[in-house]
Amino acid sequence: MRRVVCPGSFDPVTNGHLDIIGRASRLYDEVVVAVLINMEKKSLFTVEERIEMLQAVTKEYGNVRVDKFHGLLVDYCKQNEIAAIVKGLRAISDFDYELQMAQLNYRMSGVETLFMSTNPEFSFLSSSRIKEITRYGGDVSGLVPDLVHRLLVERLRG
Ligand code: COD
Repeated sequence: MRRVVCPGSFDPVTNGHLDIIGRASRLYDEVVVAVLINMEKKSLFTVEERIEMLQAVTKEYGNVRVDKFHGLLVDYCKQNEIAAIVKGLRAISDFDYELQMAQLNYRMSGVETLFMSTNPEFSFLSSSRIKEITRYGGDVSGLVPDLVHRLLVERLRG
């Protein structure tokens, strides 16, 4: 079985994330979307809430499973027989950071990282910008799934 992982914080999942997950699901037998448990980073949604959102918006793909992990991603890959990490590359600014991480991950474990070019429609998207725009009353519909849009407005504007 060709199993890959799409890792991230997904706080919350955006249409940019979803585009990469959907495209990976057409290339591989199984895609595991793995949410990082990071106690040091303040998040808007709990890990469980993020998992629920991801499960709801990836249901239609059929071969996508959502999980959580802590510690090193490569250890999670080894424990779950995952051969490769799939990442979206938005711009050159992502490249330096992602290349270093991919090389370190390969050096530590032999796990490959595969980069997909981001759909230009979503290349300017990040979870932090989405939260900022929503917090100040801007409209992010069309940039995140409808369910996420509703939950964002509820959480940030009461
Ligand atoms: N379009 C397409 N893809 C996108 C977009 C977009 N608009 N936005 C994000 N992405 C993709 C990118 O590939 C990104 O890497 C991924 O989605 C997740 O994005 P985020 O912002 O939700 O998640 P991050 O960047 O906070 O996640 C970082 C990881 C959890 C992947 C990383 O920190 C990690 O692997 N941590 C575990 C510890 C570890 O192993 N460290 C490595 C040491 S070398």
